[in-house]
Amino acid sequence: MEKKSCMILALDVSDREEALKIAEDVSEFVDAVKVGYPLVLATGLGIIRELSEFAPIIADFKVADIPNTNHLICEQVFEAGADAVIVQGFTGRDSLDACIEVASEYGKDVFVVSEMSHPGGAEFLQPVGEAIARMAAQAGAFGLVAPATRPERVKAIRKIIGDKLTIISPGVGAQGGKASDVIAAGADWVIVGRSIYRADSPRKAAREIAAEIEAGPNGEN
Ligand code: FNU
Repeated sequence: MEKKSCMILALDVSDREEALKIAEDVSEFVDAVKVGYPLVLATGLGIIRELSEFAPIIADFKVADIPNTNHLICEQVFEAGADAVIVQGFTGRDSLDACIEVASEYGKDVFVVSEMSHPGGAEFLQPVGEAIARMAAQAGAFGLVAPATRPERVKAIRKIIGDKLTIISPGVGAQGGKASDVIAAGADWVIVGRSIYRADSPRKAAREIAAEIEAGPNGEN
């Protein structure tokens, strides 16, 4: 995944035509498109290959099962044309290893959720987030998912993993995070959904967030 705009679109719409149109309209301003259950359950797994015409695709299935089932899920995800998959880390090293093994067979990437961005993410996951980050680094994951709603946590996690892993960070806009703050805290990419796909002009919204990232937290870059 090439880093240009430092932004990933979370395409959580449920209509195929709308999804394709938004992806095409904003492709200039995003480095990847993240698809998850809302879009895939509504339109089918084939949407991944259709969208891959516009950008690399990250499949956000938060894979969280025993190693064998994780293996089977990841095979389907990469056969469908995804460039990366998001998996949970709390299931443990063996489950994560299964995902990374399949990803490396396909030459694709795994992102591990270390801590979730919503308020409930601080309840159970946050206390183990740093241990998950360390495990992901040891296992050879490509990156982590860390919360844009808590830039101080992104900073702490970046300190633990150094430059070994990338960080993608959801929670910008609708959940309250500010893109440039999270990039300054150490994230490589922010993930933005509703602030783009619910805007009157998704293209304009994406352009504005990309410009804000480029300008930096104090508009000084
Ligand atoms: P938006 N997402 C998230 N927090 O928000 N994958 C996490 O901790 C996480 C995620 C996803 O709020 C969420 O499912 F691990 O509309 C959604 O697709 O900007 C996107 O990131 C955020 O969407």
